[in-house]
Amino acid sequence: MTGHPTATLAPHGLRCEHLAEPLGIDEPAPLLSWRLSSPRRGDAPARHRVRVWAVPADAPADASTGAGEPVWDTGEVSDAAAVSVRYAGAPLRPRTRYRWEVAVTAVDGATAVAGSRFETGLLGPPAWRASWITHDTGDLDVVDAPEEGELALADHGLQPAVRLRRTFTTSAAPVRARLYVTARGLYEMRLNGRRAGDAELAPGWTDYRDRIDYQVHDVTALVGAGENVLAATLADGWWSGYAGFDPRRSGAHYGAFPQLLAELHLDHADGGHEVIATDGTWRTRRSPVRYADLLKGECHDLRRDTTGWDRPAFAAADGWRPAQVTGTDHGLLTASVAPPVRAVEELPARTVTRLGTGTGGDRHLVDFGQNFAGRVRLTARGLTPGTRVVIRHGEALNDDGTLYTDNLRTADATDVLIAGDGPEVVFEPRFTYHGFRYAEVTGLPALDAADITGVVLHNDIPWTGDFACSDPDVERLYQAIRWGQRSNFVSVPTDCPQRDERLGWLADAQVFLPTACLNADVAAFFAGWLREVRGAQSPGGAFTNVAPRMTGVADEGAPGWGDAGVLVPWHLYRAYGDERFLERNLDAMCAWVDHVHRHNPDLVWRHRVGPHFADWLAPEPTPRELVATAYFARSTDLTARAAEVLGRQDAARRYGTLAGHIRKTFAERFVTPGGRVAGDTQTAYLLALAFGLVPDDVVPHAAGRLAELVEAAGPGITTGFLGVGLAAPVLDDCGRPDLAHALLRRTGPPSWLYPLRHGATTIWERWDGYTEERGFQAAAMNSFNHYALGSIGEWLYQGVAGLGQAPGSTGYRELLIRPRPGALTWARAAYESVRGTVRTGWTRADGELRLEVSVPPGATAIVHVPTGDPGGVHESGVPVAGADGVQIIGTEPGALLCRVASGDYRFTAEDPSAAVP
Ligand code: RAM
Repeated sequence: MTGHPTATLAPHGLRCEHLAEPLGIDEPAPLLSWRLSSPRRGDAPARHRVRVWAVPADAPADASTGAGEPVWDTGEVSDAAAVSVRYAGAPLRPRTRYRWEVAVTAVDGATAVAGSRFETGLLGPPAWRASWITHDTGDLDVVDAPEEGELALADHGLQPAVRLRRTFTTSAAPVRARLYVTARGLYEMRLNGRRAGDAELAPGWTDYRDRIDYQVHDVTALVGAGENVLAATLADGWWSGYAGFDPRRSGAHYGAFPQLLAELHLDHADGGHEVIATDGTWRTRRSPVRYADLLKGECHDLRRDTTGWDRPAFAAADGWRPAQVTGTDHGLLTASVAPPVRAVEELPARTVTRLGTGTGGDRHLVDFGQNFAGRVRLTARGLTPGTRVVIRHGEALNDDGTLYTDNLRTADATDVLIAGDGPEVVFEPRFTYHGFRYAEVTGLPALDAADITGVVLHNDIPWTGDFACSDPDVERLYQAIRWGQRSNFVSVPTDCPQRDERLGWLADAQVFLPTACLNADVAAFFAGWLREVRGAQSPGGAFTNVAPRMTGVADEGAPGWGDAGVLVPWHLYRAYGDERFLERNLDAMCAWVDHVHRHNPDLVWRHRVGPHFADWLAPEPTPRELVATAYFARSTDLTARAAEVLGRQDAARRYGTLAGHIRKTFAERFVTPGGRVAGDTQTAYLLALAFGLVPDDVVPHAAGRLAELVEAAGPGITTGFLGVGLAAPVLDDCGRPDLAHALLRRTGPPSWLYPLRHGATTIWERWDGYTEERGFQAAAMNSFNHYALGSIGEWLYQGVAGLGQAPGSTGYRELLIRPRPGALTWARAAYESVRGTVRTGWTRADGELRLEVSVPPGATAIVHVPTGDPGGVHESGVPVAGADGVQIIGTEPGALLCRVASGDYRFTAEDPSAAVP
């Protein structure tokens, strides 16, 4: 229920807590936000009014009016900047649907209204009554004697997934039914034989010792009058399966066997309310899933399946036993704040190649044409009971066309189907995922491409950005960057989806974040992950290297890794304009800076550097103390700014002063009077320039030296993870967008396009993951799906297309439109910001450059119109000096600078390249 663009200023894209019509809001003061559109130039909001009503349970799902008095009415608020409010009405009640409306009045007095809704969750532990239940583990110890295809797996001591069920009777179909559910492990819930909700890998990964997320599913349509069955399958997941590179399984991190906690709430038309909760009356039995593990894979033995187990009129006798109650602890339960992982897309098989016959039968190799995270769905017919079909997954092929899996390390990534007696079986694992492009299927005499599909899994983040340009290689790079994000936003931001790692590495997330925030609305996703980052912080203030924290990974955050605890909230605040990213994190940010400062009183960060990864995977080393101290300065500066935003003046002063001292120390220690930076590497200059650590008077020298180094390398890039995202933006800011383009479009190694020319469809972990001379890098660490080096994505939007935010702006209130055409002939980008849609697009032909810009209502933009002749610039056909809504503010070499109000603009100018003789 969102408003549609009309002839006037109108709100649309309403969100609660950055989510569209969420269920299960536990935040007592949720953020209600809207976006604006208007066809009129210069349009802007003058004031808004938000009203919220509680909606009775029996109101139709799409009820468009609230009942009675609003629970909150802001009244008319004159605020031309606002696109959100924090709820501050009567306390929200649990399990209640709220409808809300925003009325926005434009500067000309016209008002437009849009409405949306949200529903609260259980609002805290006291409301829960369910018990944690599990299968009596006596018959689960390990899977039965290994059979063909599972030989390696049986050694791992994996255990079967279990089924749980209970029946209940209700006299009438409810007007509303909600399932509140979580697990220690992974759950799939079913009601009367149908799936409840569409969340995958739920409840997701948190540090279960500190917090367990629950989800809310609308199951109204699944409950009927009479007998009903609520059922679940439970598997190990992160809770009791393999996770990270820890060789231990059960109990190593969290627990030994999975448990379920669920409440089904039924609201009836007569006002009656029933609750069906997990307790000792449930019955359980081991499931046909012989094992399911995120890293090892999943095995279904359909000979053990019992149809109808999740429906009424089933006698849960044979092998079904009472569930064991393991506790009633509700203290750690919190509502999920992120959009769940879902099966978001299906990829058809591009090719199926018969590899021949080997152990286990005939082998086929399937190519989905895209590296991704997910699983396959396979349809098989006419299998004799007991036939085993084994599916292995991999990202690449050996020279002989067989599947390459060495780089998966101990992640077997192998799924097994054991046929039962049905004529046709559809096999799709439920509790595992793999990072792969290819699947090798053994055990089927023939395999038709139509019978196997790739199912893409990731958090269902709304895609907000789009980019295209005249170089197909760069477009492919952009798509590979997006696929890197898709493959690694799986419950937490992971480094990679394929090998035995898949951890929430902090630096990877921090360097990729600016790109991630343009590609998609990741506000809610990162709000969830930041709880893990904060939760993992040591009592002494050290952020970790991975979150959720994991045994086996050195705890104390390395420079650039731990600093993500500061950089991530700051960037989210800037991108989404939501101050709560700072409020919730400021204390943790201060504690981190204090921790580094306490151990490094002389302000050169050399002690307590954790496992110091330096400029990870860089072809050339940058001095470690320089890297660390640059990050120390950056974190301190951002902490000061965050305190300033929140009005914490004392902290702002304290950290501001400290940041100044660190800057000075950095300059003394690492920058020569002539502007040389220690180490003389690209990353040394990039960090020093990006973080403002080079004294003003020598910035041009340092910038010049950076350009020399880039030129001397090819032009080419020699940074690792910490320098990579800064290279193009810093070169651009230094007046060398030509070099940024040279890096972007370079095709030899190391470069972004080299992998794409060698089959990559996602970003590689290493510049040299594969080279023509040497082949694959050492298998011990060679992921073909890591997003970190994809952080150039930000500059595709900001530099190539010119779609960016001005330095002091938050929430895209002030745009900086500064396209850098380079040698391309056109580029365009669109971004659905929290304020509304921003667009840029330029083309050049016959000596003319055309630039189109859309600025959302209430925003302004500084536009750099690329031109060799500032006097000849037109907008919508009239000389720019007289154009409506456009103000000329200056020139710079190769561009005319204008300030524009909201609206759509069409500039034409003499192409700057035409001016070059
Ligand atoms: C690797 C991870 C990650 C990186 C750390 C330091 O194993 O893949 O990308 O941040 O090491």
